[in-house]
Parts: sequence; C-alpha cells; structure tokens
Amino acid sequence: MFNFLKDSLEKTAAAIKTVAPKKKITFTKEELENILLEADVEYRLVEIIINEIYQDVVTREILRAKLLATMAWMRYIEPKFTPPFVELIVGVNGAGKTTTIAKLATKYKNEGKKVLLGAGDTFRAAAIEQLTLWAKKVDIPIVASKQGHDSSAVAFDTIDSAKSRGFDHVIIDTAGRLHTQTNLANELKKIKRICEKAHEGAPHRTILIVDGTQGNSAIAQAQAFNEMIGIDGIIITKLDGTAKGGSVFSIAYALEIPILYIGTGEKAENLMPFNKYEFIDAMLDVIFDVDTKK
Ligand SMILES: Nc1nc2c(ncn2[C@@H]2O[C@H](COP(=O)(O)OP(=O)(O)OP(=O)(O)O)[C@@H](O)[C@H]2O)c(=O)[nH]1
Ligand SMILES: [Mg+2]
Repeated sequence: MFNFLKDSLEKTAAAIKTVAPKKKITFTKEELENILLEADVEYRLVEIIINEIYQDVVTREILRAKLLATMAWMRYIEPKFTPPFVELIVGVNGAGKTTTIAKLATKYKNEGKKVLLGAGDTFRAAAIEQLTLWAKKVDIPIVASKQGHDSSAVAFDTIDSAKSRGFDHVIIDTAGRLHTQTNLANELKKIKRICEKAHEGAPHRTILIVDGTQGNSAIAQAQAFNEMIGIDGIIITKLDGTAKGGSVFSIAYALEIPILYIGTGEKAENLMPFNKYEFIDAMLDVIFDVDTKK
C-alpha cells in the first residue's frame, strides 16, 4: 500500500528534484519554500507554513507537524442510514467519475456488499455505454435508460429497485457538463431532491471527484460544487499521472471537506483510502533523507 503511494508521487518527486537535487536531513526555510511550491502546494499555504516555522533549519519532524496541521480537522463521520446507502458522484467532465464508480463498486463488492449502479449521466453521448461496460467488467448490476432521458428518473428507479431487491449500496453517476452551468446546477439539485424522495436521507453521501492533474485550480471548482449541492467527501483521481501531489494539501486546507480516497491508476483496483498520516509520510520520504545519526 505504502509503496503504491510512493509510486503515485513519482512525478511530484521528479518535480521536487529540479529545485532540491539531493534529499537531505534538514533544509533551510528558503529551500523548503521552493520545494513546496514545486510540489504545487498553493502559494498562500506555502507562506502560512513557512511563516509558522521559527527554526532556521527545518527537519522532517517540523515539516510533518505543519503538514498535519493543514489537515488537522479532517475526519469523516458516516451518517446513520437504513440500507441501501446511496452515493451520488459529481464532478466536471473528464474528472474520473465513471471510472471511480467502477472502483468504488468493486471495493464494496469485495467487502461482500450488494451494489447497484445508476447511469445518471444521460447527457453525454456514450456515458451510459461506458458505465454499462464497466458494470459488465466488474460484474455489478446497473440501471440505465437512454441518452437524453431524465437523469432524476434514473436515480429514482435505481434506488427504488435497490430497495425492493435488498441491495446494500447504490452509486449514481451524473453528468459533468450540460448546456450551461445553471442547467447543471439545476439538474444536480433535482437529482438530490429525487434521491431523498426515493429513500430517506438519500443521498447519504455526495462525493466530488477532483482531477488531481489540475492541481490548485480544482479548489474553485470544488467550492462551486459545494455551494451548488453540498459535498460530503472528495476523491482525488489521477494522482499517479501528476507532479502536483502537493496540491492535495491546499485542497484539503481550503475546502475542509474530507478526502476519502485517491485514484492511482485506470484499473478497477486503483483506489486507495486516503490516510493523511500515510500521505504526509510518503511526501516527506520524497523530500528528506533518513537521519542515520538517530
Ligand atoms: N491515470 C489515471 N487515470 C484515471 C484515473 N481515474 C480516471 N482516469 C482516466 O481519466 C479519464 C476520464 O475518466 P472518466 O471516468 O471517464 O471521467 P468522467 O468524470 O466520468 O468523465 P465524463 O463522463 O466525461 O464527465 C479516463 O481515461 C480514465 O481512465 C486515475 O486515478 N489515474
Ligand atoms: Mg462519466
């Protein structure tokens, strides 16, 4: 697991190497500032971290404490619910929603749960086919209609069917883009309302999928979705393909929405629960050398 995380941070490590060619036991504040900026920690957060360090030389322990502080609040509490647990997956187009749904569904299935998917992206051509293909591949049932049909109706039918057939978990895909932003906001709000009508407390969790290759520009996007429909958790995808691993800290710090998982590849099993301690340690391993004097 830990090595996997290390591999995902490979490109971030390469970016850091351009300003800090060698790992060391300590860095000056100035060196550290450049390292954090190169890893794509957002400028304002870098300033906060650096300004709060009072020592001239920065050790791994000092930086670890500062990085942990950016995520100090992070804790996800699962709401009480009567099965099925309904998850709504939202995010801009191409962020990785459909792929992540397949990953989540595989995970739940492996935990012994009965999962039903809802193909709620009825806007984009081929979106339904894409999720249907994934469903076949990971052998999980799906409720789908035709392109152009009402996505709220798909959400309702999926939840209704899951209830009557005794499913534990429902995951609903949504469109990443409609003709206008207002259309998208209205559609997502409607889906949310209809979920609640179909099953008490649903959606129990609305997850925003964030494309990790976008780095800090994802913050404004996430804020917009949060204002639109309220986000309970974030999944950051494509961390394997980006040098912007440090933006995870800025996203966490700016939004104060728990990061639940990270996507580390295109396969169904490439999803890792986000553990702030593991992530921070993997990042520190990229920067610091082992202190052999200890
Ligand atoms: N390397 C890598 N690629 C990923 C990851 N997650 C998704 N992808 C790829 O990103 C691309 C877009 O993923 P989709 O799941 O189709 O994204 P989407 O949000 O459903 O897109 P729309 O349906 O167009 O809104 C695909 O080529 C995926 O294989 C990841 O964690 N790592
Ligand atoms: Mg999709």
